Amino acid sequence: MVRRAAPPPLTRAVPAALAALARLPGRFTSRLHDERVAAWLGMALGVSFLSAFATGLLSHFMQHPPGWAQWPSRPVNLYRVTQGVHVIGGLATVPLLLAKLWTVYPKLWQWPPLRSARHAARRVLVLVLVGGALFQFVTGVLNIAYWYAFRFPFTTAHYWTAYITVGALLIHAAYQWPKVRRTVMTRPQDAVGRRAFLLTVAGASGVIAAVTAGEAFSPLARLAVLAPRRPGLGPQGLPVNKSAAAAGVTATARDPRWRLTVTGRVRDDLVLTLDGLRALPQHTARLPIACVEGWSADADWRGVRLRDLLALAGAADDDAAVRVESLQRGGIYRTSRVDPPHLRDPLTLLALDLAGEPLDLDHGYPCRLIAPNRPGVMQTKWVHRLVVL
Ligand SMILES: Nc1nc2c(c(=O)[nH]1)N[C@H]1C(S)=C(S)[C@@H](COP(=O)(O)O)O[C@H]1N2
Ligand SMILES: [Mo]
Repeated sequence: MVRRAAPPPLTRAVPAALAALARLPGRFTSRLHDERVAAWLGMALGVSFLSAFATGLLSHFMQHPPGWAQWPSRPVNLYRVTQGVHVIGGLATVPLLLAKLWTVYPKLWQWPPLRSARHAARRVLVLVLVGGALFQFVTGVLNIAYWYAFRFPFTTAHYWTAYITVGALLIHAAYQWPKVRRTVMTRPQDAVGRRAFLLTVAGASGVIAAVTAGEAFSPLARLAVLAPRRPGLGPQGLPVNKSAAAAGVTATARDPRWRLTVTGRVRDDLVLTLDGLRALPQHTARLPIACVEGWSADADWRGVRLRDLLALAGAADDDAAVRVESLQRGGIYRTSRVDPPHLRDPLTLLALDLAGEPLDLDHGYPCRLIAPNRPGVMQTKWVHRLVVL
């Protein structure tokens, strides 16, 4: 009869493993796992998280206006700047976050793991903060890389996790502030290594900013090797977010039976052919496409003012809003809403031309919306219907 050695009973194995873990902190010998490095990185992260939060909320509420507030249509480039700060600033924060986690991770092995209820609460808070921050960065980077590896709607998850993360951040910062203040106010005993480490981290952030900023700031476009979209690259010199093929509109957009209909709260429905649209007064506007994913590019548009079309259809009143509908059948970006400030703006066009020629199919042929200070997702392409609300 073969007898196997009995496994060590759990009563012995568990304490032995815990004791081994408890010895681990002795291995963290680098001087950089220290309070001073953690304090400086923490302050930089605090500023950067709050800036991402503010610009993120702005972008969210531009796309989902709360009802009691309407976004101004000027300055023309406002959204372009805030969203550039959000995405490019977010990318530049990655080295800070990694450095901070590396600096403080020995605390994971703190012994005993829980000293009191307060201590437990604090550790849970840090867990929420770290988990939330990693979630925002990982999904954010995957999203701008068009790699939808996750199964949940990115914008909803990104929006709600932002509140949780910033909530945890504020409590954490309030709790750590006295210590941070003490640490940065006292003169360091020896600065060797620490300064070099912090400069290296700052340098890494700077390099990331430099090789992505060109996606929004065209003088740096050639440097933007990390950016998924670059100004100047694409049909008519403009990047394309979703192509006509991907939107399933190649046939309907080229169909000679295409008509533009203006309907809803109007005197009479207005139905126009493409030639009819071209026969109306044409206006030009130099306006950017400013994608929520951070890239943006200026372009020269030409077409009919949205407000002229409404006037022609006899829209009921001055405070009307308009739903712009695309030929695209599905997807959340097939329609967008234009509120009065943008509707009244003379720069808001139903564009027919881009860079002096008819719109490329991928840029929204036969016509697309283009308005100032507005997220790219709301610049609806392949328009066929305007509904006055
Ligand atoms: N119908 C429709 N319009 C759309 C989209 C879309 O998916 N469907 N994408 C939007 C997004 S996310 C952006 S950034 C701009 C990009 O315009 P462009 O491809 O002409 O540069 O178009 C917008 N218009
Ligand atoms: Mo976009």
